[in-house]
Amino acid sequence: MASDNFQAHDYYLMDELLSDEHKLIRETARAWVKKEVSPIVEDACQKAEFPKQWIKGLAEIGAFGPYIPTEYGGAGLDQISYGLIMQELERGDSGLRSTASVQSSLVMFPIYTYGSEEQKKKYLPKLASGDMMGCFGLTEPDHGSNPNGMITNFKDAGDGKHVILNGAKMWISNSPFADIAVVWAKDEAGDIRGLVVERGMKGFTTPETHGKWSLRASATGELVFDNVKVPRENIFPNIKGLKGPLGCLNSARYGISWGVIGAAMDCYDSALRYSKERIQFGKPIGAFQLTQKKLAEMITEITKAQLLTWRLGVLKNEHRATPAQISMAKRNNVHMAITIAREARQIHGGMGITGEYPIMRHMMNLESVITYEGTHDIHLLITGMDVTGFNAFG
Ligand code: TGC
Ligand code: FAD
Repeated sequence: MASDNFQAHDYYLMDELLSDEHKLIRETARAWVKKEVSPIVEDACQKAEFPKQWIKGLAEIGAFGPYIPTEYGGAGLDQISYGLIMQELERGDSGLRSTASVQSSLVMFPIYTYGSEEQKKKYLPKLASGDMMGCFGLTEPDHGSNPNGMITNFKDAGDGKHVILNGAKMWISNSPFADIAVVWAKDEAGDIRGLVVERGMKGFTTPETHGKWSLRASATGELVFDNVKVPRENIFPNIKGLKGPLGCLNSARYGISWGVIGAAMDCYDSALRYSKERIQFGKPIGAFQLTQKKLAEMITEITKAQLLTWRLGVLKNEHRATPAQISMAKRNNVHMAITIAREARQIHGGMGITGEYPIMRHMMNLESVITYEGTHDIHLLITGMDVTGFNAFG
């Protein structure tokens, strides 16, 4: 990207709903993205590489476990702070936000919520500081939207101290470099349990997935378990059943609903500036009604998403946000962002397909975001079930 001239847009004066601490946290994340991410993100995507130097910076701005208590190394912040950090990171790139989402909501959250005191002390401070990176294994080659059908399983090793884990997970963000994996697998009774698998355990491999046209600055891979001997003390003692991994998804989906507003704002901001600078037929293209329709609809949808997400953040701070409310926000906001990215691409004309502007990169990234953490249609069915009481899944 040539230069990062991003200016945030706040049409309904939403800043008045934020505390000074919220604004400081957001400005810190925004400044870090401008300085450390924007100058290299285009190159990283072209090369399909996750820049590892971002890890320390993410830890320093509090992006790993923002809402995890300080006694475990987290930042002890509220849910709106978490959302604002995700927004700023995804303004930079969805792959960057993915790395922070996974570390915070899918690795630190389950260890904090379901783990033993020993597990919390062993892993959380290192995950918060970025000295240890984690990934989350739920999806399998044959079980994506329906994780309850998973076949990855463990059985007693016969020594009373270990279990033997077999199976495979697919599409796992951060797996190629993660030090630990939070893995969901069935026990001998067929119940879903969570356990921490560490890199280096014999029979555990993490092959990288190549050839992605989306989320190229995020490393994606598999988790393969071939008779991996895992200590029983690595099993989460305080959770059993699908509600364990789904509980983590509530937190990650909430973060995504904020994050994609960042990507949408970046596309809108770039399109607005371009529409004032680009002259055709003797006028800036922003003077044509059809361009104004696109821009007016974009800022309207961004503003609606900001309001939806802010309210969801208040409910989440009060522990009143329901999974179905989170599904509505994830679905609405990702669709809003991808639609804006496509319209912004049109406004940029041919330039919109180049790396000179962030548009095409956001657009491609959002094709993953609209699928992971529950597809667009799965979230629609969650809302449908919530309002009718009828389950249309199976
Ligand atoms: P169902 O029978 O409805 O529920 C089973 C149990 O779970 C409870 N539950 C929840 N608990 C907490 N949070 C939620 N959101 C929950 N939803 C349901 C439910 O009450 C029940 O509890 P209990 O006590 O009765 O046992 O389950 P189902 O098998 O019918 O499936 C429901 C469905 C389809 C909604 C669910 O499986 C689903 O959400 N599927 C989508 C899968 C998904 O989102 N995968 C994401 C993988 S991780 C990922 O994509 C990371 S990307 C990271 C990045 O890079 O940013
Ligand atoms: P499928 O479930 O096969 O769905 C295919 C299509 O069928 C979709 O359109 C879906 O909406 C539709 N469909 C399915 N069931 C129904 C139904 N009942 N009614 C109507 N339509 C239906 N997973 C992890 O565990 N950890 C990760 O870190 C992770 N990171 C990811 C990173 C990337 C880049 C990607 C692309 C995925 C990642 N995932 C991860 C996996 C992701 O969560 C799954 O891809 C997603 O849940 C969908 O599963 P699937 O791809 O198997 O699609």
